[in-house]
Amino acid sequence: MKTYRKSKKFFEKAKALIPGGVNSPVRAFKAVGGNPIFITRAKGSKIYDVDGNSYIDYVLSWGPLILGHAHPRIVNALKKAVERGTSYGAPTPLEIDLASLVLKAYPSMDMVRMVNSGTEATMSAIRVARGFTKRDAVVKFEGCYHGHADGLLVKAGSGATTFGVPDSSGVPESYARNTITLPFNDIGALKSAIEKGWESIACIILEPVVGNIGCVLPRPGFLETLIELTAKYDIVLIFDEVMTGFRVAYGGAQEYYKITPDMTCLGKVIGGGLPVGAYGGKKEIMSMVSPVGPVYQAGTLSGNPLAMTAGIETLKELSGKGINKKLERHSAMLEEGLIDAAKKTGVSTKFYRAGTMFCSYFTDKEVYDYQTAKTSDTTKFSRFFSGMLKRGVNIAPSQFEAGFISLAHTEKDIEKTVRAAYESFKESKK
Ligand code: HOZ
Repeated sequence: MKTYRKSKKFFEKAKALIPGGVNSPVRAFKAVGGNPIFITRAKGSKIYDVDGNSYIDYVLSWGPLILGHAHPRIVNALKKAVERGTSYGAPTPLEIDLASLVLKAYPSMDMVRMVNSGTEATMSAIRVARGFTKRDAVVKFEGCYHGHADGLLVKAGSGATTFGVPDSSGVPESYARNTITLPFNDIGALKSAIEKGWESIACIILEPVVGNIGCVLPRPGFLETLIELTAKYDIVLIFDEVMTGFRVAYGGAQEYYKITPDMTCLGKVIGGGLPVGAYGGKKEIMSMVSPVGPVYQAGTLSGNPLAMTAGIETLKELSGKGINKKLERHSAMLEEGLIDAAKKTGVSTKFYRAGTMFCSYFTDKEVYDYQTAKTSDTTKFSRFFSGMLKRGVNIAPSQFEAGFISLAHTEKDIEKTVRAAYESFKESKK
């Protein structure tokens, strides 16, 4: 029987010092002891909390740790890098190495700029798209979450949906006015919005697989229509691959679905667990960025040597022979096990997976957009989440988040996870 006594104590202290006791809302939950678990260390597929409990981890820091926690290659490289200094505020050869690896994997990009987070990547890409097109409006899709920049917190997924604030307070109406939201996968709505308003639309931004309301896949024809319309009306198409990058495939959703966007945003995996984001695209667009062009974007710690080192080593390891096959085999095994466990317990679920991202919804309806994702029974999900945690499996505490698998997850881990899921699915009905 797990206890969470120390986590509870830390939470009480944290709440007095930090809003909600957490430094990002998605970390807050009320299951088990009524508080989030406080973590002390992690290794491979496992994380360990302050009370001495261990968990097989499918959150993986919300995606980045595709090699697993504290991978020896990353740890050793970081130890050496730290000795050479942690930040110079000046260019380094490491930035060239990571940029080369990224551009090789994403041929849609001719140039890339490193930043510190996915939020920075998307807000910068949009600024560049606006500068390039000299237009102001941005089209986004309901439930897509592109970080917490003002104009993007409109009908946003992730914590914004979980905590019931998809349109955040504090965003001036004048900012939100420039954001047009459409239902994901709705080709008709897309066509009519673009045909009506193209003259003011700078860019369309989307998560090609929506990981911030679980795992919503693009329907056949949706991405192709985006390409067609954006080309026709000179609108910049931005793929936010912060989550899907190196996860749906090494070359992201754009490689998997064979779509060439004008700009791409990356984050998570390319930092190997350190804070990194990146945005890039065609040379003519990226030439808008200062100091070459007139669009200003900057960052003291951008491209810092530690983050670059972790990113380089992660991508090198990930591109090794047989790695993708192993990830796919284990992801498929988990998929099969979770679908089977739900079926055996008679719980209606819909399961979706794109590479190493996945989600089980507690619904019998197909999930293809925000509204259909919301048909999931979140009470059942919460019981399921608590059941999994109690049994030593850590999944995201919200229905509206994706699960992630890493190279460190073994078949034994997956078998244990599926057994825990079987029991937790049963409990979810009560
Ligand atoms: N995109 C992540 C959640 N869906 C970000 C994690 C966070 O908000 O802390």
